[in-house]
Amino acid sequence: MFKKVLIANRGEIACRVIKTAKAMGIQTVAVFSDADRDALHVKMADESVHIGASAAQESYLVVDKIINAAIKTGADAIHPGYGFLSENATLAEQCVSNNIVFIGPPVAAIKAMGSKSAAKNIMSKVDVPLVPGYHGDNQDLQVLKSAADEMGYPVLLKAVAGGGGKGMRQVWSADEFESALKQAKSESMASFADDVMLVEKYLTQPRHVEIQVFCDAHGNGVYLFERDCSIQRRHQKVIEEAPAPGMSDEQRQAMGEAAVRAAQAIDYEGAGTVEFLFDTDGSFYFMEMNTRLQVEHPVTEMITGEDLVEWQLRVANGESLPKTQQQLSHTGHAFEARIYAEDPDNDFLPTSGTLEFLQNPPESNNVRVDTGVQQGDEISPYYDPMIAKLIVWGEDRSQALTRMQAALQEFRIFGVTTNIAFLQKIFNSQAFAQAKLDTGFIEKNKDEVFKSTEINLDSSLTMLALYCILSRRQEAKSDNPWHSGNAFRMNQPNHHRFQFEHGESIHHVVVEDLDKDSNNNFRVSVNETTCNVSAQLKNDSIIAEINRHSEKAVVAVSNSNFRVFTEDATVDLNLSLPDYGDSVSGGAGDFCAPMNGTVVELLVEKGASVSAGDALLVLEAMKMQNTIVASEDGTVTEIFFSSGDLVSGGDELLSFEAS
Ligand code: MV4
Repeated sequence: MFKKVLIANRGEIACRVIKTAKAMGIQTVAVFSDADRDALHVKMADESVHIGASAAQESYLVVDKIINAAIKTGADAIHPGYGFLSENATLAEQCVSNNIVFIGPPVAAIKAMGSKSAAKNIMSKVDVPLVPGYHGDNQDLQVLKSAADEMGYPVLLKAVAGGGGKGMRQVWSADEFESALKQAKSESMASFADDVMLVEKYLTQPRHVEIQVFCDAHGNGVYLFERDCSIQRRHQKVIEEAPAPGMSDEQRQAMGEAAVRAAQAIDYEGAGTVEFLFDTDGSFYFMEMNTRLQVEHPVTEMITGEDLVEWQLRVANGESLPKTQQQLSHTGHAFEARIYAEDPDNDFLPTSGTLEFLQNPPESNNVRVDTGVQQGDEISPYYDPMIAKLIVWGEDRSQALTRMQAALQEFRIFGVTTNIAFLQKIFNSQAFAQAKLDTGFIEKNKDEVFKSTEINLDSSLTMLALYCILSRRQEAKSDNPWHSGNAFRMNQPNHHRFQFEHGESIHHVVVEDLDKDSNNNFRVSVNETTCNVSAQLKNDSIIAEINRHSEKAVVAVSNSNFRVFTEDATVDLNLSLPDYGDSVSGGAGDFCAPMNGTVVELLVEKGASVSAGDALLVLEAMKMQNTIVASEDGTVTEIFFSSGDLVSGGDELLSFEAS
């Protein structure tokens, strides 16, 4: 077996490959760009090599840098992961010429599958079904139109040089064919500098079902069953599952054997995926073959119990396939959700920033998180903004779905906008539960999957106010004069006052301690609503009983910005006025600093007329900010300090005349 493998990738797939290599006792080499100097995959590897600037074109996509890193560290083999150079024939060729094992298919196989039309010609020779259509070189209008008339409308015009959904045009009737063809050719020439078109029968509700295949260098080939990847947005997979709902054993065997024939037709070796369009009548048609390990391979691992990276390492090292077809089986059901730093409310534009707060769901035999980031990491704008893949398994689809819904609720991220709420709406939708899958799922269910989540704002405000009070008390754990009870409240009840912003709206919360000993019972007024609440803090969670309804929330903090993760939704709140009811507040002549501190902010000017509860200034002491408020209407007659001044305990801060 290899002694040392270099992983020519980053992020979650690099971490994932390193995990298996380590388990097999193989030394690992990570490569990293400027932006990834402190990345998780670098920390996990046994050694690492800096390969260049952050831009992928200057680092992860430079074949020579990868090869030189492998030579420099004495790596026996290179694992390319997915994306980047994973299907780049030049890297595979450079490995061969430098006597480094490329953990992937032979160069010829990569090249054979690189051209979609060449791939289709190969498939037709080994009885792999293609969508009925015309793929010829003769591009005369009459030839193409007769083909379309013969197969029947609707048909799909596809640019041979296109791919990934680009260069496709539907034609719904004969009389629009000529104008559609002219338009499609013109667009194809503009986009791909090539206007060769093919015509196919248009499948109006296809599913994307793909087969995991594996071949070794000894002529053996197996399929590890299928994955349904129909939940896509703009040709990007969002959710994958295995097995494909509703697929019969006979269909599975027919599709699997066709996929193995496709692989063996090009003398394939290693992990590969054969993608099919799966029609409503059970027919399936070859789309393309990917000569790499796919992002979604974990769902296959969860239902077969096989480690596909281990298979890759063994097969690349010349071993036979670890299992025969008869020894392979699948159990239960698995889903994968791709957690992304992107904003579904802003056309899914990638978001970057710092993962201020990152809490993964607890992992188990049924819940797996493949990730390349940790709390505090930056989501870089240089690369695909994937945060993690959440993979769950259940004995059947329903149990797996319930587990995915629960795990997503426990995936808590603050600091970047994510697609988690969007994923939850898909998994919670009726159409998904009923497995009404096809490649148009998101469009067909857009009203449900894009609707804004109902939030209970009052409940979130209550939970956050209680969190602020209890977490500060927990922090203080001392006879801190700000919290010693009534010393500075002149026999007033323990009132805490907060002002929060939610978007553009301002919300006032007043919390009254009802019994100072247990510290657990409060009367909370949010805007105009008042209720009695008992609450306690457990780690980062606040557990409360509000009107005899139990609530739990996790709070993430970044400066004065908070994200409240409740069981139903996630609410972002900004604390515009810290707790100004739980600190010094007195009538005239009472505005003395209770202890040494710093004037952080003056909120009023000399001569200001103020009302009871108005905040006057903010003091910082013992790393806590406290706001001095007027407890009655009156006028600030003099201010004795400026912002930034140090004050000593007992200093008079300002003079006040009650009206
Ligand atoms: C099709 C099709 C319907 N009928 N071909 C999209 C990109 C490429 N993978 C092939 N694609 C399609 N080809 C025929 N004859 C529908 C699609 C398609 C699609 C396929 C798989 C996954 C997602 C898709 C999204 C839109 C359209």
